[in-house]
Amino acid sequence: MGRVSKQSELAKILEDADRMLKAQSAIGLVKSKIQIINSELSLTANHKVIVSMQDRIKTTESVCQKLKKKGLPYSYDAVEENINDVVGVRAVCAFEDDIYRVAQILLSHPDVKLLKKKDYIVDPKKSGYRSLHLIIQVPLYLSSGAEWIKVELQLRTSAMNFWADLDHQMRYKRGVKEAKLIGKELKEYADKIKELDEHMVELRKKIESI
Ligand code: 0O2
Repeated sequence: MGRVSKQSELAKILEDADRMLKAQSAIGLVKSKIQIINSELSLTANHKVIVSMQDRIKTTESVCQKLKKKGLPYSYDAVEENINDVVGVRAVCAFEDDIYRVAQILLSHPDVKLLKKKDYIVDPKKSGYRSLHLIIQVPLYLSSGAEWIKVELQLRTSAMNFWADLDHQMRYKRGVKEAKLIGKELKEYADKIKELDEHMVELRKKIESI
């Protein structure tokens, strides 16, 4: 069986209406948890902790690209076992320390299971990419019982988001010419953004202490 027919078979499973409904429900659940955390934290922090949220369900094409990159077959099992970000939520925070407050509260919820944590803030990617990634599972209570759905939550500051967004548009997954040179420049800007994020936390603390 060729790649195209395997991809279309996988599309049938991944794009099935029932599966999509579950994915959308899991997104709604995670976003509503973060919204509540935001409301509570923003009251005490005296600033808006979550600036914005986005979500997406990965397209079959993008899932297949990732499977190919990882050298895996175009099968449902391979997706289930190896692709953690089919369902994704991104929460953009005002300050770097807000990220960890939001994560800590979310992970204290008894119905949130942490499967994997990747802290690209403490340990940025070679590209300069920074964000906190949490692979979690949340339960959907269906007539047939509880079903745990995997969600990748990316937490980042506005500054990290600015960089990642432009990097995504200009370089990431694009195979640009002069990739090394462009990558080096982007890494320099990522370092500047890291400094800015740190200065902003210091400035906020200074204001809080006055
Ligand atoms: P898209 O288009 O954003 O969905 P694994 O090693 O299997 O546990 P995974 O998912 O292969 O994990 O890798 P990783 O690096 O932990 O997380 C991948 C996601 O982080 C990417 O998803 C991007 O959203 C983001 N990301 C990672 N590195 C970069 C980078 O250098 N630049 C930008 N802009 N984003 C990055 P996808 O599916 O690759 O892409």
